[in-house]
Amino acid sequence: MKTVITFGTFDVFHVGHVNILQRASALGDRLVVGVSSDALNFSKKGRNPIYCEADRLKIISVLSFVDDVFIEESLEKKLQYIQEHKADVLVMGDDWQDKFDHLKPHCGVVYLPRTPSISTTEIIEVVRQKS
Ligand code: C2G
Repeated sequence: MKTVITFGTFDVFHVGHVNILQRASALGDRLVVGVSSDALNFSKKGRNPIYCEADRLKIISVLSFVDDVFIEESLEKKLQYIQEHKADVLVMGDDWQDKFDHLKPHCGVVYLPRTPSISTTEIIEVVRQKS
């Protein structure tokens, strides 16, 4: 049983999120997703997500290719989460390229290419301009 773990905010859920989760799930038998808490998102991006962590967690949890979800409280706890969930492989989008290479002694680390031309930030901007 090969467990894959990945992390993200997944705010204003879009096809780029679907693509990375689907590709991550194809790399193993079981996919576990850490959904960044509202507080973690605020500390990284200086704003609250549009959807609160409970709703973002719920959206990810109902996807057919996701087996387990939890709230990620801190970027520094990656190793703890990997061990708790017995993950064999960590998958991240390539906007995080090289950032988690220090975890390679503990699990496989794979960076997948981002889906071009779509992001939560751009969606928020377009909606803002239209309103
Ligand atoms: N992603 C993607 N293509 C896009 C947009 C996002 O492949 N067009 C991927 C990102 O690379 C990331 C995942 O989708 O792996 C989630 O993206 P975000 O919600 O932006 O997550 P982020 O804020 O990068 O949080 O511990 C790490 C962080 O919690 C990741």
